[in-house]
Amino acid sequence: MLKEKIVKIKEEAQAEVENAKTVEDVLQLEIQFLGRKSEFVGILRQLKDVSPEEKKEVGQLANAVKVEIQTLLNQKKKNLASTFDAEAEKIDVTVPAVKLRKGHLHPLTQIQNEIEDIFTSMGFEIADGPEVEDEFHNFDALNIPKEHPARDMQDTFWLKSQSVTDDKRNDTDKNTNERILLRTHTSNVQIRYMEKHQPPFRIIAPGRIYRNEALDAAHEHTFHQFEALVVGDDINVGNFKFVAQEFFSKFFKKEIQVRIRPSYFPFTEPSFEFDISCTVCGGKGCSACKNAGWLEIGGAGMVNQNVFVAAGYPRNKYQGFAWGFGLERLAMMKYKIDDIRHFHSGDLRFIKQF
Ligand code: FA5
Repeated sequence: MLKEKIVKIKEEAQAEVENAKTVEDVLQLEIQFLGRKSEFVGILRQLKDVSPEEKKEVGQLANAVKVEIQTLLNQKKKNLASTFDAEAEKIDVTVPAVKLRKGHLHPLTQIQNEIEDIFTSMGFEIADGPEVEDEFHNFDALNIPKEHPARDMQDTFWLKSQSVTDDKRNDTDKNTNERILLRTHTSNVQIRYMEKHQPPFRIIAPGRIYRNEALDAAHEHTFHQFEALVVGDDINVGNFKFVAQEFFSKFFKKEIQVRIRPSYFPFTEPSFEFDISCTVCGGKGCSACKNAGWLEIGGAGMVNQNVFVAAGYPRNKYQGFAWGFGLERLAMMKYKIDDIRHFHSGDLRFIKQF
């Protein structure tokens, strides 16, 4: 008899819902008692085969039971969702946490950021230039003509493709060179910046550069330089020495002296190499400075008037100083790193120390 079956289903449902422990249990019971494949729905399908009187009676009972079971299920769901089992939810705060593995900036990026912070605090602007450069901005405008032996001082990676710089070539009517290259120093930014700005200004230009060199512990083919350029009406060597001393003292967090020695760069006149007092012994002489008391840093000088003219300034109107040195070499001094090739080795044991 269908009626008895329906009543039996109701009683079973009541008992099982009563025993349900979790919301998941209740959802499972809902499928079991009222789902499409449940016995209850099967009984409803059989209604079509019974007499009209019985159909009416059983139909009404079935509807009432369905509503009753659904109400029971809903009520139980609500009760379970609102009960908080303190025991199950207990957190042991003494269990060591899973350590999150966090990345960090590459040591060279850290050094670059540090340098930029020091210079911006001294009123400098940060300038940028292309790594794929034309011959004009990398050489000619810096007073290094085509057949000049000074070009051999920087072994160059020449590029075959012309297309990359075609747009840039229209930047300036001075640029009629066809050949393009990977810039060999950040001094190209001197020209790029002066073409678009008028003095007075002070800029730094950190960036990646390329040289077709034999590699060893002190030489990379891809490395970073860091240019400084200060131009105005009466900039002099004293200004350079002061800025350099300020910068290196802040960078090494101790009093640093700067000394200059005569040198030669086509784009500066006079040119000099500059050294800083040894960051380890302070000038007394130790193994880090090979007892010299000084560490070699890089090249600098007063901007050659030919460079100003190439960038579009009148001759002899302005004066300026420029310097350029290697970022890796500076990082090596600061952190006592013995081989420049560590930086781009991809060796995480090295990187993780910073
Ligand atoms: C130049 O590149 C000049 N443009 C610097 C300059 C700028 C002088 C403005 C005057 C005015 P030089 O070739 O000496 O100069 O390189 C400068 C610095 O780059 C060096 O002192 C050194 O620190 C670094 N350097 C040069 N070659 C390498 C290399 N292969 N690997 C790593 N660092 C290098």
